[in-house]
Amino acid sequence: MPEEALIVVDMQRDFMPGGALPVPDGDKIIPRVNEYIKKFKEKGALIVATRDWHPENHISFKERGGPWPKHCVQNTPGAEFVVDLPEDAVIISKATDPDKEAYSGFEGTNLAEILKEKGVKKVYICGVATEYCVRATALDAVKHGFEVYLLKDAIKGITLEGEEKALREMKEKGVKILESL
Ligand code: VGL
Ligand code: ZN
Repeated sequence: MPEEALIVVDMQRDFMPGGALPVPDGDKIIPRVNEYIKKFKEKGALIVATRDWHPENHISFKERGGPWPKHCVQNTPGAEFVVDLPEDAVIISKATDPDKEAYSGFEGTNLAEILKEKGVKKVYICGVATEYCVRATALDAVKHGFEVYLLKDAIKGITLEGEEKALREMKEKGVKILESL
């Protein structure tokens, strides 16, 4: 049973430069995330990848009054992963309900059950965007009783201020920030 899981958050084409909702320099962390995937896989950890997986008419899109341009629509190139995942990675699709936003990989999914069933105690989190889906996923992981580590050299925020604020909040709420691993 793997004690540990790596959760790779939303490393998808639309969140990279040139995509529909780009995180500035989001592509710069791709090599680092790939290294972590390899390293965690080698030590027998569970690899989880969350993906934003919106229906065409999702409530978070501007045309429905939401804050975001259309992004990560199910089965489109923009929703594809940009990192190398092993075949046995657990893929968690989130925000699939047209009328509900869900930033956290735990919200409206069976991620907590899967992790508990597999005996996971510690989760390590990387990916984008720090102040949205990474933040929400890390805080929910704490609420579910996991020991939570953030891999700081493998995350990227939309703004620097947003990222700093999110890091402070995560730290306050029990997330351990690792500069590198
Ligand atoms: C995200 C904005 C909208 C994220 C997803 O993955 O952080 N941000 N949808
Ligand atoms: Zn989204």
